Amino acid sequence: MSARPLTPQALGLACSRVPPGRRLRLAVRAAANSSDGFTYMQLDLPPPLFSNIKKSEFIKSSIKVAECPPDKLPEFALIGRSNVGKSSLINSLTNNAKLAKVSKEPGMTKLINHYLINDNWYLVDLPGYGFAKTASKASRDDWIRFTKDFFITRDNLVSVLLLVDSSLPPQQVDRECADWLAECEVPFCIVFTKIDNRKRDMPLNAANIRAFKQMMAEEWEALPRCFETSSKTGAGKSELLGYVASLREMHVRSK
Ligand SMILES: Nc1nc2c(ncn2[C@@H]2O[C@H](COP(=O)(O)OP(=O)(O)OP(=O)(O)O)[C@@H](O)[C@H]2O)c(=O)[nH]1
Ligand SMILES: [Mg+2]
Repeated sequence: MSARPLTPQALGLACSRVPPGRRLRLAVRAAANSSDGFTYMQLDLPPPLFSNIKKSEFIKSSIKVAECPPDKLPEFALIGRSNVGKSSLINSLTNNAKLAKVSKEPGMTKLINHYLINDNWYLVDLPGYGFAKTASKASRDDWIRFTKDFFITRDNLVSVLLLVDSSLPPQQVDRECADWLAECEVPFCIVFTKIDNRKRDMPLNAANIRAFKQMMAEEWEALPRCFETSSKTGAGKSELLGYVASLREMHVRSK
């Protein structure tokens, strides 16, 4: 079977999930081969205007989408397996170690948490998926319903940051999540976490990242933007913040 063709919509890139009437005029260049041998979708994004985070504050935790803050400001949602480092990344990006609760125990984040950044955009911490081997199908279905509701309802969702743990070999559940986002046309990029964290008797993080990209490339003609980060060392932080700032700028211009 040949790889699935990749329209911006198919890969859920930043331009895709805009309601009719507010469609972004965003040029998508042909997919480009990069030095690592993979093909990535190229977006013509405006340069980032203001990527620094000067102010960050917790706004609220919501049990369901209807309780979330009004969807007026652009928002970016972090998803990924429990323990992948979502809350840690939020703290690292904001230079605010106490903002989101971090724990060695998976399942720490149970609600939809909104953090207001620089008074004009949101980072959103969502509960992690599929950590426990014993996780029942029912709880998985619940997670899908819960998050899907969020993705479909929030008009101001600019992009999802799908976090993938680089210290582990590719996990089927992450692949399913990436495929699901792409199929549902939810804009997303992939953020590999914990690049500082080499696990004993495991392949190198770079090999895990390559294997994950390879797995995606077997399904899709081109990959979304990928970032390699560490919340411990700050690696990849400015690159990711720059990308988020460009997407925000694009979002504002589309209004
Ligand atoms: N070495 C290393 N450890 C990290 C990094 N990011 C997170 N961790 C550790 O991974 C564990 C889980 O981090 P969290 O940020 O709580 O993960 P989470 O994805 O928010 O987890 P849930 O809320 O359970 O879904 C903690 O022990 C963190 O200290 C990283 O970049 N490097
Ligand atoms: Mg968390």
